[in-house]
Amino acid sequence: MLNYVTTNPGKVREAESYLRDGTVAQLDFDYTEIQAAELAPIAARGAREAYRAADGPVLVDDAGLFIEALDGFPGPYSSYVEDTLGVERVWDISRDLDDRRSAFRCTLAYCDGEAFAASPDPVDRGDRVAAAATGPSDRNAADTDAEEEADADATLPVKLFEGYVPGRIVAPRGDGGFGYDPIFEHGDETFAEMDTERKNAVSHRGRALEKFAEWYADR
Ligand code: ITT
Repeated sequence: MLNYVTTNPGKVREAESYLRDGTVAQLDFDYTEIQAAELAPIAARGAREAYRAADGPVLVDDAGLFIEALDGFPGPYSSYVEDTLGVERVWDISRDLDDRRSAFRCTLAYCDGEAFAASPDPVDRGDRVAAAATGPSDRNAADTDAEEEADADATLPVKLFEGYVPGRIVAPRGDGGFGYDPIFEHGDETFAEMDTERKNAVSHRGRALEKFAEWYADR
């Protein structure tokens, strides 16, 4: 059984629907989200912290909405922006943009404490991600115990799987999905107008899960 690490039941629903029944179980663990311009270092560090907490294999799911004309805002800060501004106000900010192209990205970070065999897959880049996640060596002492521990095992191997889906920001439509789904249109529908299976077939998370499932089958 694999721990799918998230506080978000919407993500778990999609992962359970995509992967075989019983492959994953939610681990409701709020890992430390470091500030970073990309999702990968956040997810990699979260996976190391969660692995220690779970004492077993973990898959961390970090995702975000990137609006092109806003230089990728809210990106890695999507969760904070949803909690503070809310999805309706992200639409308000976007409605007058000439270009409302945007994308969802999802990074899955897997850690089971073991090393991975060499692979041509460019997403296996533990060292670079570890360096980015650990930050400059002369920074202040770690603020929390969790940070200290995360620094201590920054070499713990993590395998990353990334998914991306293009779309555009629109006025809210639909009552399915979660988060920014009502304002994200792909094709003719918003993600909130699709059921879980349809969203998974095209979404950032579905694409990342597809890569993960293929790799995990051999593990
Ligand atoms: P965890 O960190 O505990 O997994 P979270 O919801 O905070 O839960 P993220 O930081 O990855 O997860 O999510 C960033 C934001 O993007 C958050 O507001 C989500 O609701 C939203 N989000 C993530 N995936 C999404 C999706 O598939 N559709 C719509 N919104 C999504």
